[in-house]
Amino acid sequence: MAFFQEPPRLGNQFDDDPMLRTWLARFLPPMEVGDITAELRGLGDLTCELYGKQLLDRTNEPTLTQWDAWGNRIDRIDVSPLWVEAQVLAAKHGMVAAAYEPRLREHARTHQFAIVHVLGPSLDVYSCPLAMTDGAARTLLGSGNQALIERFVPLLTTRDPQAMWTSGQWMTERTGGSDVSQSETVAKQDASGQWRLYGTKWFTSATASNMALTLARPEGNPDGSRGLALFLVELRDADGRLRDIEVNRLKDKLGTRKVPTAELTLAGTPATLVGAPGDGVRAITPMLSVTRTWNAVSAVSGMRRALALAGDFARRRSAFGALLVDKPLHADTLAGLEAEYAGAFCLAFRSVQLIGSLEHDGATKDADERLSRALIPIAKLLTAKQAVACASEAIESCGGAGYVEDTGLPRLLADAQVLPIWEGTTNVLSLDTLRALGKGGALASIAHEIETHCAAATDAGLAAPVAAARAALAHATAWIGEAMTEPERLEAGARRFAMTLGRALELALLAGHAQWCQDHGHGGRTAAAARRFMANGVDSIDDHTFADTRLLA
Ligand code: MFK
Repeated sequence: MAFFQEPPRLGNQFDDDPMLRTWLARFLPPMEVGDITAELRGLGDLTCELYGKQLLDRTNEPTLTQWDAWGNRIDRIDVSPLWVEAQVLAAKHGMVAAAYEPRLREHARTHQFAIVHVLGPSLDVYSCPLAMTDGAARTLLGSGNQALIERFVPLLTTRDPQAMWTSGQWMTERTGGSDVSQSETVAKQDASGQWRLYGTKWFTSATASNMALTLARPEGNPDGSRGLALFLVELRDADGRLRDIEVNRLKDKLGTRKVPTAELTLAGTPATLVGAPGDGVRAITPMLSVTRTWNAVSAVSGMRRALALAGDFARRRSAFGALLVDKPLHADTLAGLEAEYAGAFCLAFRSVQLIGSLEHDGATKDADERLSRALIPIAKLLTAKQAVACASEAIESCGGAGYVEDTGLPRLLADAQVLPIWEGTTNVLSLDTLRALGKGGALASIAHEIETHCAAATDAGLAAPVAAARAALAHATAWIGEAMTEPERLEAGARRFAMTLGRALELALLAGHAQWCQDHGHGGRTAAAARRFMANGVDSIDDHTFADTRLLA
């Protein structure tokens, strides 16, 4: 009888994830662990069901209908069937709402992102509008604009699928997604005092959303980012028609193909000023912190999904006389990826913890603020790169099947590739890390964070990882001390510096968590991850002459 390979199957994505389970057991209030475990296990079952639907929905993509039969411009966007279901599931399971519910106080963010981690990879990047919805709620809450808070935050943070709104974030224009200071969109007040926006937004990913936060330059304001202001746009009128917005086309993207990313013309779009008529970049920074944290969690949940499928494939696929999982080299490759996942998980969920404590005015607010300002860009940039590398290796581990679209596996890599690009590229975030560290005490707070977790890891089996984390931190600290006075060297080395700090953080967090796991009867798996992570390499700091760079670039 001819041979047919069994495809990989997805198990319960809560039960199969010891990192998530032990992290929650360690950090959630003991009274809550039982209920949250039951909730997440239920979501884990749902992921198995949704995986089948994802495969069936694979070729459905959003469509744009610009004109109706009678010649009216309608610019209607229809999304895939799974996206329609995702909207309901996201609301019902509180993928945004859970962060704003008072019951768990500073742990609400951990609860929310645990839900996102388990369910997110099953919703075909519906995490994109959710991240911006969460960011918009947080930005409005920080704006002090009571009228907007009362009107919109309840809509953004409800669990009622019929009532829930999603929000976009429109920053990128043809002039750039990184240097937003050059934005060309102009805001003018009409005779009635209504602000209206004129310009083109070049990458608007949540075009099916109800509202958006966007930047525009009030007429007469100076050039540069200080002249931009933050506006809120309600996309549609009571009849569902776009309000002076034209959808020029949908983007033809490498991945995230379910996301209806569009180019828009704002042709006098009515908008509400959120805060002052300037300093919009500063006003939108709460959005950046939230969406970058979503990016980090989406990176680790994408890694989890890739490893779940690659691991299951290795347990079903035989070659050269044995299951792949029993082949030393194949197992070695997967183990290296599991270690990267474990480190990335710790850094992403540590960022989550920090935004949770900041939102609940803890006694350590100032220290948490300093730490999170520096840690979030590092977490975003490092986990995004880890996610791409992991997805690439995971599909390779499935051989040719990993390269064939209708196995669903290539999508893992195509979707991961957006993570280092949107919400700030690796280089932009490396420079942001330098800017964050330029504020008093931020490097010391990172050093304190690393040292705290290293000091907690007292087991002899963790001595080498702890030493490696400390050595990488010492090297990074010495390097920045020297490079500070040489702007060209500082900028050229910013990525290697940020990566090194990030990997030192991941390793220290991993070692600290490994100690907790050993002390609380969860075995030595996390310690093995720490040792393997160390072996994958921590410190990439090196200086190259600009002359060599010029010859090569
Ligand atoms: C599924 C769909 C897929 C679609 C494909 C995606 C393709 C890509 C689409 C995109 O383009 S996504 C958009 C990506 N772009 C970004 O995320 C923005 C990247 N750029 C930055 O992050 C820049 O660093 C930034 C725009 C913030 C710099 O702006 P400026 O104009 O140089 O402002 P400046 O002076 O640095 O910062 C203004 C204030 O904000 C400062 O405060 P102070 O005046 O008090 O010092 C900064 O410290 C503060 N600030 C900046 N970044 C901050 C921050 N505060 C907190 N957190 C931050 N991250």
